[in-house]
Amino acid sequence: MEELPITGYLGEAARNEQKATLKSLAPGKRLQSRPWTTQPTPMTFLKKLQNIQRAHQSLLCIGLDVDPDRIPSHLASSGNPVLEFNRQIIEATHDLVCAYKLNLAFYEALGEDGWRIVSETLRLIPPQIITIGDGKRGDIGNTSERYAKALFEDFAFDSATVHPYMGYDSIEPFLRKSNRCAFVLVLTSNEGSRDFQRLTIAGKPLYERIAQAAAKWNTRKNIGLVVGATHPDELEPIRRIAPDMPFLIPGVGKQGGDLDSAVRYGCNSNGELAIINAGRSILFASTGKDFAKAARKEASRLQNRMARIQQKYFG
Ligand code: OMP
Repeated sequence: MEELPITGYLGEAARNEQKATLKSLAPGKRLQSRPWTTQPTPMTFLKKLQNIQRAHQSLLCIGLDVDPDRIPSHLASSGNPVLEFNRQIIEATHDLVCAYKLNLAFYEALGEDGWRIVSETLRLIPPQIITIGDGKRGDIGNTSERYAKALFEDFAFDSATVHPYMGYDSIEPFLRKSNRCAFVLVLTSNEGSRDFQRLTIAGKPLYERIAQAAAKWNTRKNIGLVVGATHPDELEPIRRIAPDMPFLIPGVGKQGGDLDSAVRYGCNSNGELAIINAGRSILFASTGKDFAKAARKEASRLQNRMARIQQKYFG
């Protein structure tokens, strides 16, 4: 596995520890839990994203949206099937991805066990990989502050998804640290995105207004935009509004989004900063005992397809 270029963001001891962790991460090797830490690193979110995308040659984000009803039945005896499922998926795929996204709904729905599984899953993710807490948060300022604290400090996610409906003060608590990123929903992948997001507001579709506002708020360079791959024609104009911001692009795989446009316009002019998410198509590529192997195969297929598209448009 290629070693990350480790920049001078950590002290010597921590840097050596990180090197040792990287060495222990040969593909297929059983992962050790990483020490639980809420210590923010001074590396900016953008730098961390760039590093991992270059090191793994990957734009792929795997959505760890674990539906307990679809977990292979042989894991039932493992004590904690959801966590064991995540462990095996992460072990099988971590060298192929730039990010893992945990949609919190799947964990909240597990009751009191859910949050523990979130924190245990985060410990299994190699520290150089981007983590996204997908809760689509946003509320009045002091409530959003609590949301941001929970996701960024208690769980130490690198980033979170937020919705823009309540305006700047509902997002601002997520923007206070440049090593944490807020992904703002701009044009979502679902059918219902037509209900409001395409309404014309002062001559422009609402989703463009939101992208423009997010670009203006991006003074710490820690905002990203969420645009569904199911809107291939809109990706380019949105990329023009925000040429240097990371894009989180869900909707490939099960939702049938367009991978070519997702890479072509999801990336900046250097062919980077698109984070392309696939969940079910990878997690449940097989529901048998070979699920992790099948997930790796599907993740690798997607990563390779993206690399070919990157090569085509960005050389
Ligand atoms: P799959 O359809 O299984 O690949 O999963 C898609 C994931 O992306 C789910 O966690 C969704 O909640 C999330 N998502 C969308 O599908 N569409 C969007 O517009 C935005 C998101 C998101 O914010 O991640």
